[in-house]
Amino acid sequence: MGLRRHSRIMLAVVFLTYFVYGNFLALSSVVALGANIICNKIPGLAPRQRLICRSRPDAIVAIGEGAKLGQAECRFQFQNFRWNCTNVGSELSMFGYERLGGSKEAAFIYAITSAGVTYAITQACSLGNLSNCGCDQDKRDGQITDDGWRWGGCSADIRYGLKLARKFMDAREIAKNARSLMNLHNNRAGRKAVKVNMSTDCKCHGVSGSCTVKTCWTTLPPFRRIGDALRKRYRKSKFVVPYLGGRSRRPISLVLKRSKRPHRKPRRSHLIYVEKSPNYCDYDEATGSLGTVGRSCNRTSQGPDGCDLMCCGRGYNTHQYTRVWQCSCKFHWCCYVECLRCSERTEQYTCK
Ligand SMILES: *[C@@H]1O[C@H](CO)[C@@H](O)[C@H](O)[C@H]1NC(C)=O
Ligand SMILES: *[C@@H]1O[C@H](CO)[C@@H](O)[C@H](O)[C@H]1NC(C)=O
Ligand SMILES: *[C@@H]1O[C@H](CO)[C@@H](O)[C@H](O)[C@H]1NC(C)=O
Ligand SMILES: CC(=O)N[C@H]1CO[C@H](CO)[C@@H](O)[C@@H]1O
Repeated sequence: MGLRRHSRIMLAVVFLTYFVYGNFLALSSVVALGANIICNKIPGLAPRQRLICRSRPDAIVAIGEGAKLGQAECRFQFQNFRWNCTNVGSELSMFGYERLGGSKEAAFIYAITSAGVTYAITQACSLGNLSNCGCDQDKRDGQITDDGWRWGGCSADIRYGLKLARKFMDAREIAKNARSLMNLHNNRAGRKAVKVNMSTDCKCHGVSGSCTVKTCWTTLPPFRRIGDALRKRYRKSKFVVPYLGGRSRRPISLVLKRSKRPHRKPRRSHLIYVEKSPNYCDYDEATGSLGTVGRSCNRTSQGPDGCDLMCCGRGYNTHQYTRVWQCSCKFHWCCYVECLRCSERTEQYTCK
């Protein structure tokens, strides 16, 4: 008994490490060891998500990968901004961004995480890593399209990715309030961004490069393209207010705040938010703002990474250091490389 208990705890620790730090593991063997234990230990899952996890332990790996993919893209897209996608408590849970309130930033991170999960599930299907899906069966080998080419190879099954990502990500949103309507909308916008950015690759067959037969398959784009697309959407995200309806006067939908026509709904592809953003200058646990004390900034930049904006007018510290690197390397016959040592005095600036 004592030994079994010990190994269970070990397993949980291993899995927590996997989700939090992303260390590589041979997951299939871990999955086989017990979905229950694993699904109970993943931090930050909602009860309905735990149920899905237990019924689909193979998919939870792809889902975790997808959440990480989305969050890494978020950090890339916002690296030069006051809010850089790091939030209070975000290291503790797969969904640590929940404390962000109803801001634009929350809208972005929900959308990009949902896109990441859609993407990773679809990719795992194509790689044959999930038991319930594979290549898109409607685009099977040999089927001739209206344009005269035929499907071939493995077309990514985006519909499966969309379906499972929706089931899993939307399972958190059970509250019938403006925030959960907002999250559901942004989750969908994220999935949609993957769907509309899918591309078709083709290969020609025929004698000496002639294209008598062309086979094509759908593929996922690089995830960066989806990140860029959602960043644009973030900049144009729409402020919405709840539209109360029914006898209970509960929010039944969200409508654009600034619109000539009343009760106008936002487009499905738009990101929406229900609360104004804080300025992210100071630490505030309530809004998930870490503040910018200690952030490095660029003294000459006029952009958001410039010290004036980044440090919110508090000023900055200057650190001088010497940067050393190898330079003017020459290859000598045979066989060694000789380099000079170059150095440069540089300065780094961090917010007070
Ligand atoms: C997915 O499948 C590939 C090829 O079959 C394998 O190399 C890879 O380790 C699998 N990844 C996961 C996360 O199971
Ligand atoms: C993001 O901001 C936080 C807090 O301001 C800081 O601790 C962290 O190092 C920043 N991350 C990057 C990648 O700059
Ligand atoms: C700082 O900003 C300037 C002007 O935008 C840019 O040319 C320079 O490369 C930046 N420096 C660093 C270290 O990012
Ligand atoms: C190339 C391409 O299809 N880009 C699209 C990616 O998704 C966004 C919507 O989120 C579209 O606006 C882009 O046109």
